[in-house]
Amino acid sequence: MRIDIITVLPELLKSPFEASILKRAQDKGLVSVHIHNLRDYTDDNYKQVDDYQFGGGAGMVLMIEPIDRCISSLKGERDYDEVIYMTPDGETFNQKTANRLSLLKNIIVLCGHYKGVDQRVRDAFVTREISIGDYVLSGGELAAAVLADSIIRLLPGVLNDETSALTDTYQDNLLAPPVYTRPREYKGLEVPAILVSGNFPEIEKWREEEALKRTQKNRPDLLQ
Ligand code: 6GU
Repeated sequence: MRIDIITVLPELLKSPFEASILKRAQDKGLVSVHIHNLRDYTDDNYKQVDDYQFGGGAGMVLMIEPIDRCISSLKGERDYDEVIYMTPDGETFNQKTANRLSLLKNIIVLCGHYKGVDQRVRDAFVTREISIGDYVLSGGELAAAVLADSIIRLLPGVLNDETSALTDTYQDNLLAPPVYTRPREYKGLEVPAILVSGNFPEIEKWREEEALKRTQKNRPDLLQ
């Protein structure tokens, strides 16, 4: 899979892809992530990417021309399955969407900033608009990193058995059960006896019950 991310703040996006699982996935050749600075697609001395909005009002709007140049140059190299615009007014991202996007070959992710992008960008180039939740971030960069992480970890070969996506929270609309590691007792805080019983059918039953309890407490909406 190939992910091309277009942004006015490349510095904000670099580090998540230079560590841990995302780094290893790229080193293994399972995904390539390319970050493009929108300013590199301007043609004026000021490298202007944004301007005031027509009709008045506070906040700058990303202009269509540099975005068109960047997207057109990428599309000249290969076909893209989706051009995704990260915006708080998009459809809410979830695991199902992550699963679907992980099956694609090439995607472009455009990060919004300030008041967003000129609507004509959305009308002419964007195939999908995604928000990562009902709160506002200062730009789409952190949201794009979240989106890319959730997709990349699903690609075959990225996770090993230990970190398998199969037991993730949300995989079966249930939150994950509690987990424990050594020591068995810490300052009077004990590990549940069942987990050290060696009775694996009972352990599995306990985990299901705890997952259900946690879901009822934290996310009753998942059980509706
Ligand atoms: Cl994709 N962008 C911004 N700026 N804020 C958000 C978001 C995206 N998703 C949730 N909040």
